[in-house]
Amino acid sequence: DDASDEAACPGPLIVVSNRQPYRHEYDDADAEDDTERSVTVDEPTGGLTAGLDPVCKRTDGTWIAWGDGSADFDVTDDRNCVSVPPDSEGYTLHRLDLSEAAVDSYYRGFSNRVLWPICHGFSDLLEDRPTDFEWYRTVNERFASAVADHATDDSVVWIQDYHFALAPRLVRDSIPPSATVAQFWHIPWPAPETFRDCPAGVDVLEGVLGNDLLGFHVDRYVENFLECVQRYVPNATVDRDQRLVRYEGEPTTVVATPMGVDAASFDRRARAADRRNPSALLTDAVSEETVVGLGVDRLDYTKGIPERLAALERFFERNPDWCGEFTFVQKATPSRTEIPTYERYGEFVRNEVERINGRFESGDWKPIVYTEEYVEPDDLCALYRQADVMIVSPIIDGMNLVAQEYLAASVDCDGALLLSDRTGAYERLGSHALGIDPTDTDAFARRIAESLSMPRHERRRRMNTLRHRVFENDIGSWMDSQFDWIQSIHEGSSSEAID
Ligand code: ADQ
Repeated sequence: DDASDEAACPGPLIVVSNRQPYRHEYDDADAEDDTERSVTVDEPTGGLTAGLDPVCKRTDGTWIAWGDGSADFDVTDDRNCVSVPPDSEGYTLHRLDLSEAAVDSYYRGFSNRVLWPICHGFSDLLEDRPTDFEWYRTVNERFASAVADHATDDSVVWIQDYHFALAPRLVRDSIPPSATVAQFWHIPWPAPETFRDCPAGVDVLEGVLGNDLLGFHVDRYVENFLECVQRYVPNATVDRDQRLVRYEGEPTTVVATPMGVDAASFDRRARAADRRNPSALLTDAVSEETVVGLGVDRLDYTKGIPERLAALERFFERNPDWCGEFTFVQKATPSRTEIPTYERYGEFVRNEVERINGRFESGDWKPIVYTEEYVEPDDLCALYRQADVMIVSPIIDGMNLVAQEYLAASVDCDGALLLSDRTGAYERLGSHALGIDPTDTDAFARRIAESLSMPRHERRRRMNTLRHRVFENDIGSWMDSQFDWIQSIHEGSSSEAID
């Protein structure tokens, strides 16, 4: 019943991602010798893994990733190249061991202090430290050579995200021409005026142009990318209509294929949740009558959490009747905490929550319940189902899966979604969601009030349409469209080869 079972990949798949799909750990901590210890494998989390697993299995594929998180696991162990998933023939997971210096520069440096802020238009947060780019190149080279070790004539290499801007060209140059190189860029691509500030920007563009296929979530990022190429890679030919770039004789097709979620699974988990006995996270904070608002985000400056808190503060100022009746639950996951900007952001958010709570709380009631605990998938679905209003307010977001997960889990069809109009998700879902400009505090606060007083039939009408879209464009259909593109490029290149 899995939609991704239908996805046709025209050859053995090689996935490249920063995060590994499975973590392995030794079971028996007391064993004297590592080789005597058995190994357990975590169930994977995340839609991408769930979606790609069956494809990797079917094509006898390989997944190449940084071996982070298996802290206790000797990454030089032979089992570092293992068969996954557990208890099946599976496919090969090839983990790369990266030194602390490499991780600090490649991951916490060029990836997250340069490319992340640049792509999201936060140039003022850019930190260009001396050796970061060289490490980024070195790590990209290591991934590319791991790909070359596994690639065959009909391989399909599918590189994930901005951690690997240089790898596509390196891979292209080291594997058979009949194999396909594709990449999906999960975050926005900025306009040329912003990209201009990117250190080593031309290397980044030339690296990415090593792909046969380059995917973004929405049209705007495709157009920004093509403009950047036109502006900064003078030797490239850009066909804006065909969305095709030719550089050094090699074509790159650029497409917008918006990513969805495993809607059926969120729906199923939400139905299994007990409405009267909701997620343990809520039981202390919220009574059965309380109207619940919800936010679920990584603690990242792109997610617009302070703007959301400001709007909630304004809302309680203007609508004192809702004090004691409405509680906003903010689930924030600490992220990239070794980067000072993130540390400061987290601190600011926590202080704001405390300040606003101090202003309005009375008796047992607090306006904002804030937690940084990890939420298990079942609990997350219970929370989604319980929430009367979901607020997703990024300053900018490539797509945003949380909004789609909320819709998929809203099985009672009675919730409302407030969604920033600067997210890829808004471009997909349109005005059936309640659009907000996260920086316009007054209008945002009015939207919150509007969502709480919206007639039930109106909420249902919107929710039905939105759920329909999320089910139509789920993770399976996203992969189908990727593989359809890959297939057509693959066929094109093999007929070129015959000519
Ligand atoms: P992210 O910036 O991480 O992803 P998002 O798309 O919202 O943002 O995905 C976050 C994921 O983490 C969701 O699946 C969510 O359920 C999960 N999550 C967050 N907090 C959690 C918690 N406390 N407990 C459990 N799960 C939690 C990047 C881009 C996005 C793009 C995705 C996919 O920034 O724009 O949508 O990749 O391409």
